[in-house]
Amino acid sequence: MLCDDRMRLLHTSDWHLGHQLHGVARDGEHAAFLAWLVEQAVAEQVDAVVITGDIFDGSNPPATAQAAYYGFLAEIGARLPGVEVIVLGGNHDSPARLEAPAPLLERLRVRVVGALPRDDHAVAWDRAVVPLHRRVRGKPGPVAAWLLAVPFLRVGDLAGHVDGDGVPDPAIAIAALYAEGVAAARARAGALPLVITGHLHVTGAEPSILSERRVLAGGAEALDAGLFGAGEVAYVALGHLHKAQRVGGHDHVRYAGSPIPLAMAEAGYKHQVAIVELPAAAGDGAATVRTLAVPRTVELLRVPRRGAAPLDEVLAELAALPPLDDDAVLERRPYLEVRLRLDAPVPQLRARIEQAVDGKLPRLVTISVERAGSGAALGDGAPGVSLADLEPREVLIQRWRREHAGEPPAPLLAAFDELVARVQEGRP
Ligand SMILES: [Mn+2]
Repeated sequence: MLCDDRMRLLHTSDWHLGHQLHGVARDGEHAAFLAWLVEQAVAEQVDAVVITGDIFDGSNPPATAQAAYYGFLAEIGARLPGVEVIVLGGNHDSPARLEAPAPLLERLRVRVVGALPRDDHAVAWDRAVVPLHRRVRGKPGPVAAWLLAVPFLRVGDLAGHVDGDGVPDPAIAIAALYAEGVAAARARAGALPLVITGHLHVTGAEPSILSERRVLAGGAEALDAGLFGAGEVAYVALGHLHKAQRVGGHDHVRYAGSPIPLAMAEAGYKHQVAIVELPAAAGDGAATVRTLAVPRTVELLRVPRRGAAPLDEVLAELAALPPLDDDAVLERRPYLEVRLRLDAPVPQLRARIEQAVDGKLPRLVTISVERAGSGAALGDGAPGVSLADLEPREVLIQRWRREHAGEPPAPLLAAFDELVARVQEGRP
């Protein structure tokens, strides 16, 4: 089996280890996913695993999340000797924290690129362009491809690229950085196939509004896939969007998506990882991609499924839910979102819902309320959205629109993004 010479990558992304769904820890789901992932990597005899950012849900991940991550790296190295793992920083990750164990992880053939590498102020592209090796009889073999490792780009990476008003323009800056990086990678790769990576939002891809932080500073939110020289590279491995998808109709430009749903709104996503077979040489066209569906260990139930409804209808549907039986394991019980549309305040709303789901198999994790009429709260900007589901930037924008005509100015948004990034990364 697998006697051909094509290099095989496993592309996965947006694990968000340490995530909580409305206060409920996801450790069991992540453990099941990582165990499954090791089995797939072994069954597919992959040469390398590429993780395109948002390894952790927060910049200061809990010990359980770190244990899951290091446990996975140790396990895959033991089960698949000679495998390489490439880890990229996402906007949720702390670059410094991700890179702290890099010297140790290098010994396990794990390459971590948390932030764009720099020497003084210049980008050190030689350290962002990394060789990928074939595994030969359980040992690292010859270099068979090259990978341009681009993590999430932060405000500091974009300095020096300004528009006519002297305002940093993220779209121009990111395009310029990728042009430099792709050129450096192409020069290094020569006749070997090239893999480009990124953690950002590319046009032609479909975002989910609830659980992905706006990715670019300064107002730009999406870039064109032409950025990566898509017609000339073997594969573009992308992270950030939680819904797995191809970009711009290209099978080889792809978001792997998150392995578990990170919001109730992601209940319908087909969570997956990609198995990517690279061509033997740069001129041999694009990679061949297959996807493997990630088994879901905990179901998500939204009641009603069709969308928010009045209380009486919702209570009737809740009464029809399956009962809790003695064999039910807490960690496996489905998550339940109750979706209400209310015209007026209902006394003891929460108590009535809780009573309706008492003794039912699903566990209530959130009640979302759509209100008709004016006087909507900030969180009601989108149907069924509560304040806790919104990213800080979205709250700023909605608050601004309430009191000012038009959109917040780009410099204000850029300053706000920088402030939020500092808080999230624990920087002064
Ligand atoms: Mn992200």
